[in-house]
Amino acid sequence: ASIKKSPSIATALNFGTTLEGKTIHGIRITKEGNRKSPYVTPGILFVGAHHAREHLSTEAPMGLIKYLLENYGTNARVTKLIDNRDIYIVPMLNSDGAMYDIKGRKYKMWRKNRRKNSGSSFGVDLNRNYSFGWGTGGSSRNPRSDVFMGPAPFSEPETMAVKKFVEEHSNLRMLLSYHTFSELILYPWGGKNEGVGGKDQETFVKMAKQMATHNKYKPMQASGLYIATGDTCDWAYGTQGIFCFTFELSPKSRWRGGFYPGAKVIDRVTKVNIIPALEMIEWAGDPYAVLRKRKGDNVSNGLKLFTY
Ligand code: 0X9
Ligand code: ZN
Repeated sequence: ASIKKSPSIATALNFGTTLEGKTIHGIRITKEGNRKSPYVTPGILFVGAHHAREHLSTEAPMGLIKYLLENYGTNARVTKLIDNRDIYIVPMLNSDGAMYDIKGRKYKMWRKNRRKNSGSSFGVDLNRNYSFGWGTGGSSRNPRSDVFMGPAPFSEPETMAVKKFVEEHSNLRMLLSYHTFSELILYPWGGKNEGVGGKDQETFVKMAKQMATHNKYKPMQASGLYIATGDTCDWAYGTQGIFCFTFELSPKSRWRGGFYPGAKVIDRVTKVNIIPALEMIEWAGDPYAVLRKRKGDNVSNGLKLFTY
């Protein structure tokens, strides 16, 4: 199938510039009438490839873009969402690292960006570089480390781009940061073992469980995987109140390919994560609404669910 030219619902988004000077590309998908500022239409941000070698974390948001654009005007649920939500998708935040990882047609197991550090090493771990709880556990001050936090919070243009964008778009209520691998749905806190507590905790847990019914991933608090500070979601939720999830996409283990399972898995990984993404887009309208709804009872009730 081919994507119809959809200038009326899709616009190119310049999300920022990487350290090496590449444009960080994004796409904004919403009905034309929603495209004015101040931003009032409930919004959501999807980001892939904080980590260079996690190439599937770019494929999943690319597949989501394709799905949304192909189904606008024919699928009732998708049409309604695009008409009533402000959707931003940035498939490859760390293009410097991702391109380095495949340079010379050889995978290099690269994780970080390509910052030239003091000493002779390269790279800051972008998922340790956010400000919330920065440098208080599960990250390293050693520039050679794969989890190097950077010299200061938001020292990197890529994380700064996320910060700036999120702060300028007060309509954002949800965020999904795609990573690989392990098949997990993670929610805050990631920097400490305590839960976020209260109504927000219930909301995170209910959303995670519901999404898990579609992709069969394991829902859990991020710190349950391991404690790590300076990640995207602790910052997005901790400073902006955004309901932020980290998906660890397929495969489940290193024995099934780890970071490099091969192109054959792209279709399936994309497909099982479409409905979770649509749910998140819906929830951006009112995240707490999920608490008032019973299982299987959502905005799309009465509408025929699509087939991918
Ligand atoms: O360590 C990370 O940044 C993420 N895992 S990955 O293998 N893709 O690198 C997990 C981040 C989850 N957040 C916390 N545990 N804080
Ligand atoms: Zn990652």
